[in-house]
Amino acid sequence: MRTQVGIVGAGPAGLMLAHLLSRHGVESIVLESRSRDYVEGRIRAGLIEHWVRDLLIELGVGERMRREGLFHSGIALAFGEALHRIDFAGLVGKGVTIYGQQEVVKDLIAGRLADGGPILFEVEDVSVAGIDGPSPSIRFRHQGRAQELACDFIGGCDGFHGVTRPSIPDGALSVFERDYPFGWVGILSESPPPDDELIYAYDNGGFALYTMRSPLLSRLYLQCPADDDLANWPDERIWQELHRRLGGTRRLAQGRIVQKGITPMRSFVVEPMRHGRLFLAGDAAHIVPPTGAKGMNLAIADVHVLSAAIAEWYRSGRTDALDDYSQTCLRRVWKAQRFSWWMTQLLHVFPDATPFDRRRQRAELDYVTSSQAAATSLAENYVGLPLA
Ligand code: RFL
Ligand code: PHB
Repeated sequence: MRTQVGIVGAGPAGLMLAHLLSRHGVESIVLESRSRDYVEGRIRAGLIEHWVRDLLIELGVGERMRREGLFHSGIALAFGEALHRIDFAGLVGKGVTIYGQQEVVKDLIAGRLADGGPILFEVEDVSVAGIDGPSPSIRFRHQGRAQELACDFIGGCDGFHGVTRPSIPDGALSVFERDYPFGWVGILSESPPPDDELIYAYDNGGFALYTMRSPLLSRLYLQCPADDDLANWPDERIWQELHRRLGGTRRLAQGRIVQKGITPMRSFVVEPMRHGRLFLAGDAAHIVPPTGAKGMNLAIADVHVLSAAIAEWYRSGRTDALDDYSQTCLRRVWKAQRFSWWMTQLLHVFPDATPFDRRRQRAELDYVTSSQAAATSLAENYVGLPLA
């Protein structure tokens, strides 16, 4: 088998890369280890930055998002028994869209298959070869047969636990990481959210986030200790904590819990995001804590840069954009890391926090919700920084 770009992973990064390349007239094949049902059902992110919304519409895969997505022009921070709204529209003239990542994935898969673009699901034993030279390839098994896909470039879009990053020789990558002493318990509940917009709540018992997937489906998260066990979180305890952390600022309706899970918190970056003809994008190259809602958006920003650089190579043979790929992406990645860390430290209760730390945190919450300059900085980052 042969194609121009071999893409490992059919998450937001891999699927979007295939669409963007196709717009430039570049062929690709997407290889995914899971089934189509699995990737379309995996519940993850829910928040789309302003420019990503525009891009999905421009690519012709934004129709359902336009109908079913919820456009929000602000968020609220809850602390001290009150809600404090950050008005994105008023501060930066933009907003965000709530639309589940798995819905984006469904739309990207449907659009790709309708265009006749190949996606091979349930591939096994994926490995990459020849990435140091001009003719890399991807080896895998599909429907019991060993295959090799020859290509000019490989998109490593296989997420944090994928195989492409570990295939880069030891010593070629620098790793920057930070763990947090907490995670999130997340549920999906068949009940209306407490407000039309997202509420980020800071409470003595810990952080909570009240988001949604539709006006009748709530997505709710609670700070929990790192490495906590879901067995410690029976439904009753989850609801009790969610009510308490909302602090009476809004009424919280309860519904049937249809999904429950624990998400660890991590900040992680590898540099560079490239080795030879292998280009890492999305979670394969970096992880952010979910407090800033940046993960999926960053994945899409990476492949936006990568697709343009590859297209330029086919058009003119020039390698400068490919050579700059890592540096161009990392400038945005580190700003997203900074913002995600900042939102995380602002809103979570650290187990080792001193009374000084807690007073400082309260002062920062007060500052960010009462100073136009501080609120504008939050808004500018939250809706998504402009593309390079
Ligand atoms: P993905 O989505 O993990 O996709 C990688 C794909 O590669 C496949 N794969 C392989 N395929 C072939 N061969 C192999 N050897 C393979 N190994 C793996 C996998 O099956 C998968 O299909 O990575 P990608 O595309 O980089 O996308 C990244 C995003 O998924 C991630 O950053 C976000 O979900 C993070 N995130 C959020 N991001 C946002 O932008 N906004 C949010 O509101 C937001 N909230 C969240 C989040 C992540 C969460 N969790 C569960 C980690 C909330 C949560 C709770
Ligand atoms: C979500 O809707 O799942 C979501 C929204 C905002 C975040 C994290 C997750 O910061």
